[in-house]
Amino acid sequence: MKRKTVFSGLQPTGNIHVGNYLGALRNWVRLQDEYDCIYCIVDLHAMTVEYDTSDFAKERGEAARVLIACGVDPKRSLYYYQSEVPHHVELAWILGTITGTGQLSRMTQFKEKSGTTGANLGLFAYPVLMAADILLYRADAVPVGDDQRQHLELARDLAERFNFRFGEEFPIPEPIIPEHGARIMSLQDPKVKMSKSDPDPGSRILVLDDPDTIRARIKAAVTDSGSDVRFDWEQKPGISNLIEMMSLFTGRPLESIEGEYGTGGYGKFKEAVAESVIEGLAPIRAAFAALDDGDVEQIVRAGALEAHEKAEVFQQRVRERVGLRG
Ligand code: AQP
Repeated sequence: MKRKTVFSGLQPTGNIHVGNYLGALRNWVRLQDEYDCIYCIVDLHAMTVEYDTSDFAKERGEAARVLIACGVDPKRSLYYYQSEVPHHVELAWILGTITGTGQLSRMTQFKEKSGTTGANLGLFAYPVLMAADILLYRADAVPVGDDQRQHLELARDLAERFNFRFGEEFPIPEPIIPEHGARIMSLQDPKVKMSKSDPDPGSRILVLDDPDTIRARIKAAVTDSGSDVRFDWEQKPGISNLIEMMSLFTGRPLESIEGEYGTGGYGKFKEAVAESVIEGLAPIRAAFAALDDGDVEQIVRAGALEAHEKAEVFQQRVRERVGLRG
């Protein structure tokens, strides 16, 4: 029986953080056993905000290496750079013709990011390109963090709209969003999500951070009033964020952590959180160090060739449906 297809992407910046890892990448790795997985470094998406052209290729390569270190296995998954397969952009254009500008202007991420970097057409159209990424390979499921829920909803709408207007072509993709870890919060402001583009490096832990940096970040993490260690997003968002991280890195239930550290004060608890994060990330740091940049480039280039072939077959059907081929 044909396995279902999973697609997901990650923007290449040097700042891949534990939110990306716990919210999305861990699921990417797990799903490789069950699905045909296609994972993409979405470099075209990363160009929608200001970036440094001289560092871009290096950062893209580093992101590719981090993902392999996290467990993306190129023997089991198709893995490549988005810009190497032009079909993403072609399909985005076609989907753009059935996308309402009203719906795009309601996208939370557009509103947030256009406030800081200024609105540009790329940022506005970002969710359409994301829909094209997913629909290009007829993905059945998309592992993402909670912040991508709204964009995925648009991809589902566009699949339905296309199927209705031009004939049944796309499956309606299902989100795969973990129950815990889907929204890891900033260490400096637990009301906003941990983010690559937050100007304050103290707001996040990177998957490649060394142990001393991790200890310092967690020690300085904003906590809540009181001193009890309790999982309660309303009253104690800072502490709940740390409990959740510790639970995900150790596999321990939330209650067991509350039980052990509940009344012992924040200091001892934070030390334990730091050690669990350090231990959880150690295999990734080791795997990253053992990888060679040249080998990684070869892997993604070979992936792009295979992805290109696959995309061409699928895209030909879209061209026929919309009347671009006889
Ligand atoms: N804080 C988070 N908690 C859980 N999951 C998260 N993701 C992002 N932030 C968190 C998930 O990570 C995957 C890759 O994200 P992306 O590269 O597409 O970037 P993003 O979603 O825009 O978020 P970032 O990484 O923080 O970047 P910026 O600063 O540009 O917003 C996605 O599946 C995402 O849901």
